Amino acid sequence: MATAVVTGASSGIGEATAYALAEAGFDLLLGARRQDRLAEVAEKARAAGVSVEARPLDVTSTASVQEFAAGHDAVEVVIANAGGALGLDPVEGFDEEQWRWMYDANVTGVARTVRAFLPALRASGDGRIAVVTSVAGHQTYPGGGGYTAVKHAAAAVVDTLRVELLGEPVRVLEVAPGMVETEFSKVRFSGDEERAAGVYQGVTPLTAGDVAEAITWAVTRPAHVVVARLDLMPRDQASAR
Ligand code: NJP
Repeated sequence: MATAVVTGASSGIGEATAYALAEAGFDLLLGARRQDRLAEVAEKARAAGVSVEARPLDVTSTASVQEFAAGHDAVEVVIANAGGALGLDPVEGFDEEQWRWMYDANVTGVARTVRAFLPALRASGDGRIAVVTSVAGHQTYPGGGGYTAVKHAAAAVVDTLRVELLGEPVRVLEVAPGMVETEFSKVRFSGDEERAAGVYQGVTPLTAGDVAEAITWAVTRPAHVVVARLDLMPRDQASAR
């Protein structure tokens, strides 16, 4: 049975992707910081009849990522999804701590995940790594300086990886969603319910399931096909925001 790894699997896109990959027949290794939530996701995913392991993971820690990956010698699919945004301040008023965390989680976190799993992806003979970036990795908007910068950087890491791995048995995918209804905004505005609630403003966001379905489709294409980048937007969202 093929194995898929999902980082940030305790909620949102990662959680939905875990269920979709389980339904597609993958055994799973799931990681996130919130162990109670992760255990619930693992239990639900097992209903598809696959083997599911849940391990603690903090992608901002090299040691944590290495421990997470330990013992997995052949892995077919890695979904590097863990990440998020903090704040929505103009560049002039940026919060250094928030910007540091966003870079560490969304950019270095992806690189740590890639580094930890590349040997196992190669060993599988047809590895696939999908990195969840954002439409904000290709556009920007007022107040988006910190988040768009790190997602642009994450997209650059994906592009670099693709050329570095040319000719190797690992396919590299980028998944760039627009607005998705998850805990993303709650985390971003930590506790400011009003700001979090106003975030969609006339847009019907995608569901996490919409994104999960697309990711699962992309990583299950035949071996000669690379879905290089998936841009997935709500129909009424004109641009990143
Ligand atoms: O949000 P949420 P999404 N180490 O908050 C985990 C991108 N995106 O599903 O550690 C390990 O429900 C966290 O787990 P926990 C976004 O940038 C979103 O929307 O337990 N895991 C949780 O499982 C992100 O890259 C939208 O707190 C860490 C998960 O990440 C991805 O989609 C639009 C972690 C976050 O789940 C998933 O976000 C877009 C760490 N240090 C891109 N930090 C959108 N929702 O609108 C966080 O374009 N996690």
